[in-house]
Amino acid sequence: MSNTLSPLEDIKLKSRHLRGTIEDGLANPLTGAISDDDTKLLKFHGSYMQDDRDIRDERRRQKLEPAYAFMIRARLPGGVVTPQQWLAFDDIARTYASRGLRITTRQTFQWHGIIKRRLKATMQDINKTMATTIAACGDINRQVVCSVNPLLSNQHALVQKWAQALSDHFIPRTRAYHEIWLDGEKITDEPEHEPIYGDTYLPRKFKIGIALPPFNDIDVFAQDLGLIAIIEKGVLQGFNVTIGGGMGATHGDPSTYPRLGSLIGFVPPEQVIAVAEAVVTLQRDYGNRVERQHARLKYTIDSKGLDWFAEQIEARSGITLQALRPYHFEHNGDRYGWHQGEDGQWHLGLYIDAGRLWDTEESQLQTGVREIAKILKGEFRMTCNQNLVIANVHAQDRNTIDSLVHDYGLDGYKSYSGIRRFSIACVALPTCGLAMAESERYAPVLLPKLESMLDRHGLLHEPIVLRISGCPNGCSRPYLGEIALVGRAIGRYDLRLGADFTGERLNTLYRENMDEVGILEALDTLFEKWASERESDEKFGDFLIRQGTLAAPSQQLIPIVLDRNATHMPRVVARS
Ligand code: SRM
Ligand code: SF4
Repeated sequence: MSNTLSPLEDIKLKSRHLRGTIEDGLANPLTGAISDDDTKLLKFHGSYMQDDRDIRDERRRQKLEPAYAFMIRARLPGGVVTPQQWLAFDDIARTYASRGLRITTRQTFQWHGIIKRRLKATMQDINKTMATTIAACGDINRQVVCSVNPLLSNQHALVQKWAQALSDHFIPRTRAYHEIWLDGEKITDEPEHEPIYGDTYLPRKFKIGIALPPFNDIDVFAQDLGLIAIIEKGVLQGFNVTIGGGMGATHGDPSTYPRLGSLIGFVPPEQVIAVAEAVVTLQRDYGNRVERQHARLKYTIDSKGLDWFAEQIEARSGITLQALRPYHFEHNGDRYGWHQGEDGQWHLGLYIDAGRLWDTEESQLQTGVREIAKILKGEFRMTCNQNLVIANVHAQDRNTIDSLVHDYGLDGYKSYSGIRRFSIACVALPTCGLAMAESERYAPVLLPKLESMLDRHGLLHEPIVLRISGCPNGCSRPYLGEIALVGRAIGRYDLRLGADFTGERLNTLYRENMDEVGILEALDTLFEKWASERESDEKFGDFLIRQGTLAAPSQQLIPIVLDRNATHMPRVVARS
């Protein structure tokens, strides 16, 4: 095997801290694109160059360059957005983008379809809202996610603070972003210094998330660094730490795989940044910079060994990881409808189809949320299931919000099936350059068919975690779906089954490369069995494992339900 560094390492090294020739590329009027090298650097600024795949072939036939346009992703730690920001983001979508606002599986916004000559103005308008897009993508720590728990508003505030602190701590120091997008002055010719990342940043993307039990709405075990908040009597005690979660895989390459994070110990709040920095810098120093498909933290840990990695974290941070604390997750979905927080304020959870808020001839969802933003005195919180919480509402304002929710058709959560309420679909076609199959556009086609089958078996309102992805990269975290469709080609998917309802067990491959007819037939048979043979309240994924349809899961967490004072409590939880 060659030891030559991945070409991207050279691009990063020579980029002068993420500048490259992006400015020249933006100024070139002869093409809607920028250079290939600059597209790699642009990701660190929160933007991807894409082209409209629906018209790619037609443009090729007409000998035109692809219809290039840019996707921009915001960095909004914990997914919290003020009404003023919402209105500005909505304006940006209407002025510059082509597909409305898109809530992502990491609780932030994406705008699609921005053409090159409007990219800078869009970035500037985003920055005017006191938000940024820096490091929303690229080989760097990205959007830090945080549970959105409407019942525990005080506790949410406690952990949200740490999501913000971690996000701030890992922001790159380069002034390139200011210079390119905000016309910031070049302050000095002295070389810049990235104290955490160094000149070549990380070998690959890095993701941090904080879960607030009993909800695992962020899928904490899919994060490179996951933190499970332990709160006792209203006081944040600290976090159980998990490392090495990740979803991405490649069809037909068993050396790539989804992996659940491994629990390595507990840290009090004041030590969490030092421990996080140790994890990030270990990955910086030991991550694979030769093969990008093996560059995520999960592979670093599996090649070096979990115990070794945990020891290195302690050595680097000077902190001894403590024994894990007990915790319990109920599910990895969202809560819908109105809930009153501990402080008496109200929170309304709304289901949004694949996170897309876009006015069409049939619905005015984007305008609906805009109208709510105009009168909201609280804030919005986006969830990692692509949904929206209207948070911190006074009791007297509930009726007005309810009327708007009803008038604009945002009240689907009241009647939707169990499977729809727990479904996620990644973006895929037409914008995603890596999509092999439809996902966001396929969900509305598939869901009614599944619902009619479930209804026939008396299961319409049973919650089932459904994840659809247009390729094995796993942006909808499909390996944590009780049912998952992973795209292989147009109209064909791998059918994976058997994750649990809490995001603590990976699913397994059930049937490969299936068309819709095959998928529906297979599921119909299994739904029938589940309806007649399930133990009371047994979830679909658990049923398939117990009853032997699926082999034992490849990776499952050992439940941490131990006596807090016991001396034998494990620090590192080993799993097969
Ligand atoms: Fe993702 C790449 C969309 C969450 C794993 N992801 C992409 C790109 C940028 C395609 C590309 O590289 O050209 C997609 C852009 C599509 C488009 O047109 O907008 C894309 N990913 C998304 C979003 C928008 C999906 C969604 O429907 O919401 C999510 C944006 C998150 C955010 O706001 O930051 C999104 N991506 C995820 C997640 C879920 C998560 O983080 O919780 C994962 C799995 C977790 C993980 O990282 O392991 C994920 N995306 C990937 C991968 C595979 C990484 C790997 O380790 O192999 C790629 C491909 C890559 O990096 O090479 C990818
Ligand atoms: Fe694109 Fe694949 Fe991610 Fe879906 S899972 S958005 S198809 S990269």
